[in-house]
Amino acid sequence: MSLNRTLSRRSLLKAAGGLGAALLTGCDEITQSATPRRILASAEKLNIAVQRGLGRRALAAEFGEGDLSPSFRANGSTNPETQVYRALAQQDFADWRLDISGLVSRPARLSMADLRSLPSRTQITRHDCVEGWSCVGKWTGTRLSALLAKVDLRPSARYVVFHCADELPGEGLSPPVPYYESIDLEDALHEQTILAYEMNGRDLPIEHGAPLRLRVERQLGYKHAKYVMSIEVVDSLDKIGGGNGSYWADHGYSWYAGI
Ligand SMILES: Nc1nc2c(c(=O)[nH]1)N[C@H]1C(S)=C(S)[C@@H](COP(=O)(O)O)O[C@H]1N2
Ligand SMILES: [Mo]
Repeated sequence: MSLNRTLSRRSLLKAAGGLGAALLTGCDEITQSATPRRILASAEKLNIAVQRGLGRRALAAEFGEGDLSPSFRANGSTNPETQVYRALAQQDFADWRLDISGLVSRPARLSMADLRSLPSRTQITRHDCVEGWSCVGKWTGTRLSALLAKVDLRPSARYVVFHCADELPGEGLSPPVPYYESIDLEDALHEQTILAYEMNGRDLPIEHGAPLRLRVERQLGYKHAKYVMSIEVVDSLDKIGGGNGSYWADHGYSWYAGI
């Protein structure tokens, strides 16, 4: 545990300096320097090993209102252009529904009102992007554990897959593909894992994933799927995208991105 603390991403980032841009963006920024990335890469491997051994159920640090970043950087897709998403956004997502399928006994199609009626959680946490910046935000959303209890996981369930509305370049010359992510049940049932519909006390803005995005606080930013349209419960990631379980894992990043 103390090893994990000592080598925390934040202390490495701080030690590495490069906080100048933080004043501009309201977020910690380290992208000006090439050195920290190498340090991060090796620290990440160590962190994953340490975390896997020492209980992934531990809570991520939570902060106070005074720690909120004055502005929270948006990254990756910030305004999906697919027709389906544009039409939904035009109606303020009134017609949006979340489909839950796969290894569940009660597949469901839920409205935002349905999701808001399930047990929720609010948390102020730090978002760490693999590119080397962090922002603190306040998130409110449905506990994923409550949602999974509602649809009733089958015994063979092992991973929860999130299918998103935005499309990003596919591999090589292939056409764009919808963003996708997945987590295992340990993270899915973690107390701080929520499907957020509010950010900093307001409806989730489009740039941050409206109407619904995942918060999986013990992992890096790319795991936090924005624009979630459907959830699929599976026993293997083999048939998801290129077989590595996530858009970025299929593009060379690690599937497990613990911090
Ligand atoms: N659907 C979708 N989810 C996504 C992304 C994306 O491009 N599409 N980018 C990821 C990355 S790399 C990060 S750092 C965070 C950024 O979330 P933010 O825009 O709220 O800062 O979203 C993650 N989730
Ligand atoms: Mo990211």
